[in-house]
Amino acid sequence: MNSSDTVLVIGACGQIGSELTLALRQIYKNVIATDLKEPEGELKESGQFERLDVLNRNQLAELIQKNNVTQVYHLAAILSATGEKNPELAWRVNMKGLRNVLDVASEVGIKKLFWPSTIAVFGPTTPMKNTPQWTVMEPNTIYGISKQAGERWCDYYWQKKNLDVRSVRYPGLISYKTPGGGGTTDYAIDIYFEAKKKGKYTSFLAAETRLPMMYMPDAIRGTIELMEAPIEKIKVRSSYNISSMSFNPREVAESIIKVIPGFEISYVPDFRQKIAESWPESIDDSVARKDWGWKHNFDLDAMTKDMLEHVPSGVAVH
Ligand code: NAD
Ligand code: AKB
Repeated sequence: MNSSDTVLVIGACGQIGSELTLALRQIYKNVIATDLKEPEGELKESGQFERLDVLNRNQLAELIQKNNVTQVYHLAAILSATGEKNPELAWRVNMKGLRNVLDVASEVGIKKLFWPSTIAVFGPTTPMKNTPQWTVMEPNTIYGISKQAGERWCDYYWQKKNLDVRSVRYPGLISYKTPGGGGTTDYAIDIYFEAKKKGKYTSFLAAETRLPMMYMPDAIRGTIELMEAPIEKIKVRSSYNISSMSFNPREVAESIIKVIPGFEISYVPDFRQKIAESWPESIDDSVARKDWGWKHNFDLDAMTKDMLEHVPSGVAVH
């Protein structure tokens, strides 16, 4: 780690970016947050913000050069549920945005790039349980297709241009600070807000739909650890499987009932059910554990306790 590095975060106002940027500001003096939308609260107060559309290659190159940026975290994307409603936008932002970042990063010679992939790169023909690092990948959402292609582009830039790109396939991420960004796993965020507000929740996924999930503090710590790991430890340049827990809506409700005994759940599955059914139930992350020491801290009950302590009572669900 070199704390004098200048770090650029693209998509800094989203669910991950608004926490990751603050964590990076604890380590690095210069962390520039960028997004299409304006930051709020601590994110706004704590450092430099620039409005950036990642589809604008010239603006991106200028920003990186003017500020002598040495590391980039490129988070801007259109997630699975929003992507199915607007496939053109999802393809443009996820693919062209990544290509712009890869091109500019390699031309300017930045030191390291982080770009997240997702469990959505897997599809209905992938082994659903304990999905291996290397396996069949036939995603059937535009989000998954764009992320799978993105993984290949990242590996290509490492192979051909020696660009130090690092990536993990995040599972569904759960946090209390920023709402979900239009994903299929967002029910597992909303349920905690509704539990505190109303004591009940209607899930848009069916009771037994099991998906890999992770609490945000594990995801943030793991991301920074991946980026701080010595280069020789990073052997996978597409994206690493990482995992911490898997659960279905019934099980998360049972976990909430241990803290809020009267909590009630009902189920009205919508179009997101099909997306969820195409994804793995659980992930084998042994390669990440072996290569760079990935490990998780939170299981379902530990996350539930922490979420319910922090989600304010009476706050509307996002
Ligand atoms: P999010 O939707 O909450 O945030 C994305 C941010 O990108 C938003 O603030 C949005 O304004 C910004 N953005 C969109 N288009 C842009 C553009 N053209 N230029 C600049 N900024 C733009 O998403 P998130 O949950 O924070 O996800 C961040 C990344 O992590 C994404 O690449 C996503 O695919 C990946 N990921 C997230 C999860 C999860 O559960 N949150 C899981 C797997 C992977
Ligand atoms: C989504 O549901 O789209 C995201 C993801 C798993 O990539 N949370």
